[in-house]
Amino acid sequence: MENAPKTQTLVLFKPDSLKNSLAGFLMSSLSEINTGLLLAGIKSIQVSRLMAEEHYSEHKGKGFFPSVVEYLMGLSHFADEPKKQWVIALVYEGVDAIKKVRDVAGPTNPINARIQKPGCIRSLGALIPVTDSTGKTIDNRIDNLIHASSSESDAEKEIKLWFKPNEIPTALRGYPTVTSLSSFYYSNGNLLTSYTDGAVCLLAAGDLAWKSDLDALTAIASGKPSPVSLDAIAAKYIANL
Ligand code: FUP
Repeated sequence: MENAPKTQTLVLFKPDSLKNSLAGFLMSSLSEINTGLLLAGIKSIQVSRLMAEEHYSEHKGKGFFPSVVEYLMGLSHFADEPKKQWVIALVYEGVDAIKKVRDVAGPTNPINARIQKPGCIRSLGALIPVTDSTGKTIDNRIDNLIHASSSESDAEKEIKLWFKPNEIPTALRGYPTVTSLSSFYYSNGNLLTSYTDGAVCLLAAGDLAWKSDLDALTAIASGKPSPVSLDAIAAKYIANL
């Protein structure tokens, strides 16, 4: 087991878990003594619409999408409390990390979770009806307290969406990094290579970046196709501004 390959996974403590003072319970449930997993990174983050839409991009177009975006942004649980509109993002590492965290979380839908795995984290969740402008229920939003990556490729995409490399201790970084030799700025959804009024610096020359992010920024800056969108890279750099 010592030499078994270690994987990483992204976890989010979503606003309903924070509203119910469950962050400590979630941390304990995922602690090394319970799961054998190492905590590789942790941060609090105010979730922008850009970040929420990127995180749930695979659900774009579904009836629950706008509602789940507002949920992750903290707007559903803390509508009038901007100071509480944030989530806790974590990275866990270990053998079978993805499966272990999803086991502790339980089934996506809290109703199924209560039947199939009573006592799991998501069994404490709720189903919230999503209505259209006439008040008719068109879908359900699932408030299930915790996000946990579902595959190795999703985990890589999600860890790189939520974390800059230097927010994870050096020995725990799971993906290649590189020092940027150029500077990149973000302004109104566009990438710039020199500063203009109001632009936000994504990376300055000398900054550490995920190699895949730097490759993508370099491609986008020279008009070439990139497998990663600019928004997916920018979101973590324009958070908590
Ligand atoms: P999971 O991988 O377990 O997080 O599940 P999914 O990728 O299927 O769903 C991601 C999130 O979308 C869920 F956490 C909640 C939300 N969702 C809804 O709000 N309503 C639905 O009908 C399905 C998913």
